[in-house]
Amino acid sequence: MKRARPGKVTVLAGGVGAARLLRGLAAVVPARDLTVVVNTGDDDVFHGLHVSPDIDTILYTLAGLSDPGRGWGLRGDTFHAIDALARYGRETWFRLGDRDLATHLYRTTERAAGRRLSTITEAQTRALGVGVRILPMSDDPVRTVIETARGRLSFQEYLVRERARPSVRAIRYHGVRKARPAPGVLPAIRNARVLIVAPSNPFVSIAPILGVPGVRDALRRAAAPVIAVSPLIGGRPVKGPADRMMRSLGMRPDPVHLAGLYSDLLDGLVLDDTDARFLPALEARRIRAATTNTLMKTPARSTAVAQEVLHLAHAVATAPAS
Ligand code: FO1
Repeated sequence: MKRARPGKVTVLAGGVGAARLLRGLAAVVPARDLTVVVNTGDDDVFHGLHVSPDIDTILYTLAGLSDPGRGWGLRGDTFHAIDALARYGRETWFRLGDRDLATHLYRTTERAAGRRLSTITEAQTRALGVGVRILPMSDDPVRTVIETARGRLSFQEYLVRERARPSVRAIRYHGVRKARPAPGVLPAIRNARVLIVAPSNPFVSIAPILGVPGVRDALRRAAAPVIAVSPLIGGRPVKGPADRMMRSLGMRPDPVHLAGLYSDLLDGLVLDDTDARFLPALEARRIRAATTNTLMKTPARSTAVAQEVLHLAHAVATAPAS
């Protein structure tokens, strides 16, 4: 079936879930029409190297280089260097792969030479043959910090070292109020025909992006429909602690509460078939909703979910005003 070109599509994205949706969007939207605004609140420095995990995950996935099992890092990578560091007594819970190191070495040395993260990311995107535009949300540092029952943890300490076990009391985004959107971010939101919130953790992937001054407002004012894909399937995310975070913060992990987090900007929500019982509650809140199998285990499922999102966006954009 031939589909009309949706025009420019801009996606707000975290890591693995977003990358799986983007793999599908890249199959149905010409690369020149696709822009991704990526969370950098997860960024951190390990062994002196600047790591941008969400940018890496999206870059590697769109380049066809990602490890399908883990979702992060490079397929077939080895971990000799990080294991060798352990012999010097260094902490090695954050596993930097041997080939992955090249990405972080390049980013770190370019930053030391005064280049911005957005410029570096553009060069890396081109070098890996990716045609999609990948924009960090900001060139200024923003760091997500998790206040837990066991004290204050950086995001990677909380997620990877502590395996998201400590209960979450609050989430802070250091630096976000002073951060400026990276060049191209606001125009990509204003000029989009479709705006998509990827199936990413609402608190640690999407909230930092929306927290960059000007971004949330640009989405609210955008002419394009804003469609989110729920990261929850039957109350649980495919990966990560979104459900536990929602509970810790007093919310039920369901699509209605998820939509509530975006209520000022959301027009439509794609949710999993398992959660179809929430459709009436969403429609009652004036959110157009559609269900499909959102578990994007294969490229074909990614494409199907991407098509469902574009279909819903088209339905929202062409619906008579009520
Ligand atoms: N996630 C893990 O669970 N364990 C790791 O050791 C790990 C290493 C890593 C190295 C580079 C990179 O770009 C990502 C990496 N991730 C790792 C993924 C990352 O921690 C998270 O998936 C994201 O921050 C969440 O969006």
